Amino acid sequence: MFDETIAAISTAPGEAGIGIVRISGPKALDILDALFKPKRRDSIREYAPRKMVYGHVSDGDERIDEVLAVYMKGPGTYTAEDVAEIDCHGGLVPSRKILEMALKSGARLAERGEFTKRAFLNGRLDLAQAEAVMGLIGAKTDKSYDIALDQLEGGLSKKVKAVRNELLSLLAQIEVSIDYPEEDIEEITYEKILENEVSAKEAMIDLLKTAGTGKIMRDGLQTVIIGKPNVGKSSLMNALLQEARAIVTNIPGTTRDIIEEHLNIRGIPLKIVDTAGIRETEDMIEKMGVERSKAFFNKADLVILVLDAGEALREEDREMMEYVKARKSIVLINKTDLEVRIDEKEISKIMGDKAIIRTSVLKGSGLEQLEDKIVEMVYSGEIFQRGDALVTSARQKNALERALSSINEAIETTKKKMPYDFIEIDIKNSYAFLGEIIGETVGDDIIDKVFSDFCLGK
Ligand SMILES: Nc1nc2c(ncn2[C@@H]2O[C@H](COP(=O)(O)OP(=O)(O)OP(=O)(O)O)[C@@H](O)[C@H]2O)c(=O)[nH]1
Ligand SMILES: [Mg+2]
Repeated sequence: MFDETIAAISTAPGEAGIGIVRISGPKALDILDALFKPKRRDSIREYAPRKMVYGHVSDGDERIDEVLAVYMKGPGTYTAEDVAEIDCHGGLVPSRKILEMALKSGARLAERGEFTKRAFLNGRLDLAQAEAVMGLIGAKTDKSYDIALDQLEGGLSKKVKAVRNELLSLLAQIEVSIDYPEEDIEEITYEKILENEVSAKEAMIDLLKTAGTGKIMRDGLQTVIIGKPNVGKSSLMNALLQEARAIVTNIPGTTRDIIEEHLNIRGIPLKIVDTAGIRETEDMIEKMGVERSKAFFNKADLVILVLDAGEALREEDREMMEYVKARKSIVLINKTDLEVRIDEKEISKIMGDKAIIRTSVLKGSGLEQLEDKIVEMVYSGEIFQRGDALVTSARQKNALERALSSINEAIETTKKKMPYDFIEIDIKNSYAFLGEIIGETVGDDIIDKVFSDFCLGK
């Protein structure tokens, strides 16, 4: 348990109906009592915990706001500590004034994610569950939300713990064989060890496969629209968003910078990026735009290449197709309302089995097929794998990769029939790396890093 009492505004800044100031720690009740005067009785202490009480926050004689306040006694609270919450009027001023008073009365301003960090350090949540809290807050579609909720409820943790338990019981069996070789217990064999290791390895691989999906559900499928100038990239972006977000003109080189927007295609969150048309250019600003387009191209999960049906293929198009082909991609032949001059056969030949869709963004045709294709790629596992529990953060993925690499080493050592002690070291490492996912074997630096990504007041 912590000595310090922390406080923060837990609602988003801006104008709203209600703002909430949250206080957690040993002095939560004292601080609330100092700020808050109930309407009907003298003190919040005269009410049972968890009772929402109407009254005022006052600074001496000066009334600050009309509020509802509640005191919740730990450990059955979010942080597992004593918690007080004050619901004041929304807007920047009331909550800020109340927070300042709480700080004057002995609280310290909470760091990002510190409430959840305390929940973790007090054992109410494991680290994967704590990360899921941010997933819930940041969820952009219902599906992302469901995944975060499952993780918060321990879906991922359960899977990780199951593999850890397998490793632990294997370690126990090996240990017994080392410690009591002459006893009359069934001795473990290399074959048996190997069997267990391979089973754990497979479980880890299955989990690792979900990492791509987890990332996409959390951050959105990074989708980049590329193509020569004037082919209709910005028009496509606008059509998908159903709003005139990007400027569209018939002048090549209209889009100079990256335009990024979030989009929901049947539950799949997309982070879609419209780029500056890629071409050799002398214009400084446009050149910078083209460079940035290339950078986004490199990190995209999905590339949509737009071609102009009204023009014959040029060398730049062929070059772009070669790049795009190596990626998860869809080719759009746009402007099919015009007289078609492009050689579609050549495109099919270059692109092989990649999807090629004819569109006229101007007339609104082909967009449905584009959405169908994106959904299909996502769910067929072409872009990502479905699983019931998903690895959602880079941190989790990294720990899992190291656990896998250790178990692979254990498998090698076992195959070579090395002494049991050697095998044990690798299995123990794998066990420890898996523990990092749920926060059982992590250092303070990792914990600090996880919570520094949180919002204030959470
Ligand atoms: N005929 C026809 N014109 C289209 C279609 N889609 C877009 N256009 C037109 O093509 C021109 C260029 O469209 P943009 O969306 O600005 O093209 P862009 O690829 O973003 O161009 P840059 O930003 O310059 O790289 C505009 O005049 C659009 O109205 C289409 O399907 N058919
Ligand atoms: Mg544009």
